[in-house]
Amino acid sequence: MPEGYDYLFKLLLIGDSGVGKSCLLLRFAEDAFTDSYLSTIGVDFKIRTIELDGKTVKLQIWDTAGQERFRTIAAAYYRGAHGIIVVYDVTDGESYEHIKSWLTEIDRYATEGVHKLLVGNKADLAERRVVQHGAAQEFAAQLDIPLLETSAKTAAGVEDAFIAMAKQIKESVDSTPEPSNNSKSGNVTVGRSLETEKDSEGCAC
Ligand SMILES: Nc1nc2c(ncn2[C@@H]2O[C@H](COP(=O)(O)OP(=O)(O)OP(=O)(O)O)[C@@H](O)[C@H]2O)c(=O)[nH]1
Ligand SMILES: [Mg+2]
Repeated sequence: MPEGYDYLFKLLLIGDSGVGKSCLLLRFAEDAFTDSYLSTIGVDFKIRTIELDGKTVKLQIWDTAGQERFRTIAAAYYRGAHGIIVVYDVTDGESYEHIKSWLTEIDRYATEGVHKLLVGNKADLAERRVVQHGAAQEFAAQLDIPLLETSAKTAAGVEDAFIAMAKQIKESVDSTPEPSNNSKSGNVTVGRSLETEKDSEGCAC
């Protein structure tokens, strides 16, 4: 039985290779950054527990590999996610253009109604920026998906992005009437799309 938290949310990071997904997770979970690029193989995850409205929220964050050859592995992780963060690099126009195809992957593999967030990373590289914030905001508004810019390097916006995602999920869980099955166990609420209530140790999925 999971203990020590009120909610357990499973988040997923997707997006092109090199946009900074692993660095965003490293910054959020361990407040660290590395300039060296170690492309993710398959999937990886980290945990961080936060407080929201006086409740303890445990975030289990899955970091997928952007490389094409790992797509099928990553796709298997979409289904149990409560929230999916699509990351692009503001200095890489292609990674921005690919958002649409990442959203198609979500439609194909994720649970219906999964919460989404767009994140434009590497905002610190002002002189190399090719995706303007205003244009991206307009695009996001058309899609009705929130968008935030971040820098895993300076930490700007990183906390805000993950917390915005967690808030979105919590509000939706709180406003949905509880089903009669045991999606609540003890005083721990697990979002409804998780099939089982596995804790980090049990999640060798
Ligand atoms: N300047 C700057 N560099 C960043 C930032 N985030 C990541 N990087 C760099 O970008 C490179 C790729 O970062 P990763 O986090 O490994 O990228 P990824 O999206 O996980 O890539 P895959 O695992 O291949 O899908 C690394 O060299 C990082 O140091 C950022 O916010 N600013
Ligand atoms: Mg990575």
